[in-house]
Amino acid sequence: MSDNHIPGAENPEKFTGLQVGEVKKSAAGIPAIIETVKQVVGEAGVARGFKALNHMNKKDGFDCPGCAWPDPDDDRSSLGEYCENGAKAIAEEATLKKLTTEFFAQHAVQELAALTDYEIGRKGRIAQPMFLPAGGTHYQPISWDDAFHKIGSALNKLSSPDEAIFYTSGRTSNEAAFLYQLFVREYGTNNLPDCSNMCHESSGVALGESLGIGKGSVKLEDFYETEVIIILGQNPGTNHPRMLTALQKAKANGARIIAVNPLPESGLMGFNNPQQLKGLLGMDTHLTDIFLPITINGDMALIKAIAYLLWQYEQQQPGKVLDYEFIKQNTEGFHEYISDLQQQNLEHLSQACGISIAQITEVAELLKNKTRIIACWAMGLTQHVNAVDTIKEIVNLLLLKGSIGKPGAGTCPVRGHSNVQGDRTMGIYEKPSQQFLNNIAGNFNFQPPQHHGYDVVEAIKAMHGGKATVFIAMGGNFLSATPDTNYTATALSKCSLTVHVSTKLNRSHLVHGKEALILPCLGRSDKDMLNGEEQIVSCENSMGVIQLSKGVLQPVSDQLLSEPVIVCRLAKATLGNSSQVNWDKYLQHYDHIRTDIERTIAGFSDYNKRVREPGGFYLPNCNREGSFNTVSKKAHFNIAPITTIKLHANELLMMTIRSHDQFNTTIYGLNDRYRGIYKERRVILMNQQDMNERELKQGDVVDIYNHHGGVERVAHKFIVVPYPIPVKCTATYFPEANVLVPVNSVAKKSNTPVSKAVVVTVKKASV
Ligand SMILES: Nc1nc2c(c(=O)[nH]1)N[C@H]1C(S)=C(S)[C@@H](COP(=O)(O)OP(=O)(O)OC[C@H]3O[C@@H](n4cnc5c(=O)[nH]c(N)nc54)[C@H](O)[C@@H]3O)O[C@H]1N2
Ligand SMILES: Nc1nc2c(c(=O)[nH]1)N[C@H]1C(S)=C(S)[C@@H](COP(=O)(O)OP(=O)(O)OC[C@H]3O[C@@H](n4cnc5c(=O)[nH]c(N)nc54)[C@H](O)[C@@H]3O)O[C@H]1N2
Ligand SMILES: [Mo]
Repeated sequence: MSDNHIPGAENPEKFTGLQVGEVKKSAAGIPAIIETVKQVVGEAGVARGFKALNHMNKKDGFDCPGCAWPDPDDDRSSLGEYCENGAKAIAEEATLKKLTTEFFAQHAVQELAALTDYEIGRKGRIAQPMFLPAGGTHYQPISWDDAFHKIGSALNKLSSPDEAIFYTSGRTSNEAAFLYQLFVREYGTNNLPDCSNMCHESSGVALGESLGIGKGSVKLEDFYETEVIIILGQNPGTNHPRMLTALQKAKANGARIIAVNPLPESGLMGFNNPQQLKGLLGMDTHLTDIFLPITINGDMALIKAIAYLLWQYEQQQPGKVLDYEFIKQNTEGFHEYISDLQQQNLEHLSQACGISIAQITEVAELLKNKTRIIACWAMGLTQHVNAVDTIKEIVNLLLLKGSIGKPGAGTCPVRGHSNVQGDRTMGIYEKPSQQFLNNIAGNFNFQPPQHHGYDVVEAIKAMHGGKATVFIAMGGNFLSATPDTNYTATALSKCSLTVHVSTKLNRSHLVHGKEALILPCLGRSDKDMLNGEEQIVSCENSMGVIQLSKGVLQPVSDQLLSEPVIVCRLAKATLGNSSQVNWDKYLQHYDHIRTDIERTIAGFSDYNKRVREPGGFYLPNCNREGSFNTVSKKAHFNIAPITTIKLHANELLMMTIRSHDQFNTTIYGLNDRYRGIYKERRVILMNQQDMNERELKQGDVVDIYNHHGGVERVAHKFIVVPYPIPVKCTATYFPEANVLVPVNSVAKKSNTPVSKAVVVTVKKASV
């Protein structure tokens, strides 16, 4: 695993001019509006930019390609249902800049790989299919027919379909995702890793095992009826800004908010709603009532401590604290759970999470007589070794309070990509259920492969070990999003062919297999015409609502194809006449795709009609309806020990997080406004005490090391910034720090890379 440094795999080690300001105490407000307009008009021009903004998240418009936070079912703001970061996502996509064949002729692949991700992204939309021949230095134009032919013959040459990998990022529409998995399964493999493997997989596993459905249970309205919202490991001000509007409304209705985060994230603290006069005038809504600055990975201990106190209160006020009726009717494992809980030591739990007993008591007191609680979480919980058990611990707490399956209460794993949840519903999954495979077999007259495929981590290892040699990606930026950058770069460069269906250029196009293809596709905001008729697609948001999405902008090039069309033509070129699927039918109208989804997947009856109803429709959700689809039909209390990560004297625990100016590996800008960090991404946030111990001061440059599994990983040249973060905890930005995330450090059961708890040491760099 000692992989050499692969040229171009990492961002160049150059600085861009760090400026440090104050950490903001609230999010949004006027600066957010200024940013919005600046970004969109700058990239797309006035008319095109405002056209895009006006149609985003409207009931007849397109789904924001940013996050998966739901749109209100009822009234949508006339000012627009979008946020600063959604606008940046649209600016990125609606840009008029494009990469012509001349651009690729002028710039060698190695030259482009020497740019930063930010610089690469600025170049514009990919405008035509491009091919990099074996040994070639420059991408060359290729016709669509030739591109499909090349892929088809590469796939047909493999000795087993399991030697190919078909990745999906989470922007792919339901229609494209359904066709993609159908093609991949007819071709003969379940190798369908997706970004979810690195994202909310831990939530899916935990909720599936405990509650019988791998999705959250709340609707947006529940936020308006709840008494308490607990937000753990999530930074909504940056990553789900429209959630702040829901939190604001919840507060107005009397809800209390508890935030659990190593960082005092601005969006958790306060909110200036830019869509209200008060917000425009700079008047904050104070959001968080209790902020718990937890040490990284301390969440399980914290929740156990809260539950421990609730149990004690129950002894003092029998029948007043826990919901025994709910527990009796709906759960199993309660007594075992309680006897385990009684053996916990509060002092010990408090130390393990870094939160004082006084503060834990404050939380328990607050929860004591509440019955409607919502728990929200994101990557701060899912990307840990014990992520699945931690999420189950949250479920335990909700079960004690009967806070699932009634208004104002429930689980809310806040999803990332705008259709990551929908892609899974459509069958983008390396471990499909037998029921799903049977439905495919029943409807399409071929036998899909029964054995499971590779997830993301397994796919990287398979390519590294030469077991898989063709890599195809429906969107995303596999190289930069995955762990252990140099290991993954080696894996990709061992492939005979790497193919990316993409809107924008990224690093995965530049660190490639022997041959490589870039297939340019329409984005969410682009108008999708087929046989003279405008097509719609659909997405599922974080709360299980299926909604249509219709692009409105003229595509920047007439050589772009939609993702569904690309899949159909790829399938035809690969499977030829032997295919049992009528791909030509789907190429006539997307309604035919939805008809087949309806026949195959539960919850989509009358799909074509209901998707066109304003606001779309909810998929069934057993928890929401008060039932639990586990084998026993009961919700499970889970018992798991707390595990503390032992650090040696000089070691620190590092989380890799998003700045305010990025969408995953797409870098919109170099500022992290709310955290007061400007013009630089190569920073490491450290507690002043840890800096003192290492004789470091603000502005010093360090190299960061990880030695997991006896392999040395180094991220060179990061600037030290003192920050209000617990002792022994540090933070860096993803993807610059991914070189340090060990491919073999994964969450139990979900196999998600542990991106939030990387054991590191820092050493002053020679500059
Ligand atoms: N603008 C924008 N929007 C996005 C994205 C984006 O990159 N940019 N990405 C999208 C995607 S795919 C996703 S998955 C989501 C991600 O949304 P988030 O999960 O909010 O993203 P991260 O930046 O990874 O933030 C993790 C948060 O968890 C905290 N944290 C880290 N470790 C721990 C821990 O051990 N315990 C606790 N309690 N907290 C911890 C961090 O301080 C940080 O606030 O956002 C989606 N939306
Ligand atoms: N260290 C660390 N690593 C992480 C994380 C972390 O917190 N820390 N987070 C993880 C998470 S939560 C996620 S979800 C993954 C994200 O992993 P990915 O989803 O693979 O990465 P993105 O950066 O979202 O992908 C961006 C690329 O998608 C393409 N694209 C954009 N829109 C479209 C479209 O409409 N169609 C197509 N075909 N392509 C499009 C563009 O070419 C763009 O360059 O990263 C994971 N990696
Ligand atoms: Mo994600």
